[in-house]
Amino acid sequence: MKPREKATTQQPVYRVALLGTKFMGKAHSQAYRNVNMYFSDAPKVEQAVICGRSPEETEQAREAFGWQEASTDWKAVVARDDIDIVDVSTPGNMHCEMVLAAAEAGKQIVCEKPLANTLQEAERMVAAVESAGVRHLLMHNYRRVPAVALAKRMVDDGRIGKIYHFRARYLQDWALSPGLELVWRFDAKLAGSGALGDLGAHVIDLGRYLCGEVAELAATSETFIKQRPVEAGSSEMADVTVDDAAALCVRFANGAIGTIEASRFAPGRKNHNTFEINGSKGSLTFDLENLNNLKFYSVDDQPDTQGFHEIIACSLGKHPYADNWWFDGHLLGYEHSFTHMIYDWLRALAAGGSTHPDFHDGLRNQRILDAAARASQSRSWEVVG
Ligand code: SOE
Repeated sequence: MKPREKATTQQPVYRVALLGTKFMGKAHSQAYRNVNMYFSDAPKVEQAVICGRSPEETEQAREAFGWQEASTDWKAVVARDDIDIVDVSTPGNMHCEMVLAAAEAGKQIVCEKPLANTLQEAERMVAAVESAGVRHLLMHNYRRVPAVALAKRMVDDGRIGKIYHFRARYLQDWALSPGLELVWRFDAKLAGSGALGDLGAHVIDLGRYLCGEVAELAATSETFIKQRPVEAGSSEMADVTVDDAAALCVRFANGAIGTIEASRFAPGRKNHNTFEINGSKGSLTFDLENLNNLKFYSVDDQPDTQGFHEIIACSLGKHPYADNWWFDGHLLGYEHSFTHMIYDWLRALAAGGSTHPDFHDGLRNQRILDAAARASQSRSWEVVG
């Protein structure tokens, strides 16, 4: 579908409908809100409608996040002719239905990760966007942290050489308390899986982005707290139906090997999304809790000063996305990665193309999640389909 064109300037204007008002709804909103302020070459975007379930909360979100309209009827909004982009920022159990409806209505689609709760849903979603001929973006935002984008550039430029290892962990600690109620993330019907799909999916995406396709894997997972109060303070308990933690041992198609860990039970680890890559020419390490920095070790450095060097990845003219923000070293945050995703996506749309990660990446990711779930049941190596 063609975006609206302003009669005066003939610039495309993309009108967005956002489905979801919570944490991810807010993160995506700020990207739409800021992209034209900081990226002067980005096509124009309008925050048309935000959709949620509760009229009060949706209206509050509309006002706070800068949307023109609020609605509790996402189906009617998705069908509207004045909407170009549908952004699905709901829990995973709604992704498939919403994406199918948006594809049917001919919208360009943004979806929060993981793409779906099951492999079958992911396959249906890819088939739907392909047959509708619409563009699709999957919000694996960490690819667009400048230090991570720099790591990708260095890998592609051959500066790390042949990759031997990808060693990654995504750890949080918010689920530690047994008194924490059964929020949707502990319910397989709503979330699909636990730490594996929530956190592991990000690290798997980074592994694919930086090192290539995963061919086979072994995995284990555990649910440490098996029952939780149905509501805060309640003595009534219900089963946790997802994993609290998962650990994968992976073989990449290019011969590299890796380990991937995801946990919500790592005291002190708040948002510890970290990787190390070792190759024939050097190593790279990144930690989201220090997200502007990338550490680089080169085998070619002079022996007396050789060691890991810390690069502050926000220098103008040198680092991805830096020119659009502040002066050298003025540091960026978590939210900027979403803005960068939307910037690349809008530019790709206006050029008639698309950008990665897209739903095909999401489907490949889902195949790895599926193989990990199978491997942790079978306790044997599984080939990624
Ligand atoms: C919660 O664990 C969460 O918000 C994830 O769902 C996000 O994808 C991650 O980026 C931060 O943590």
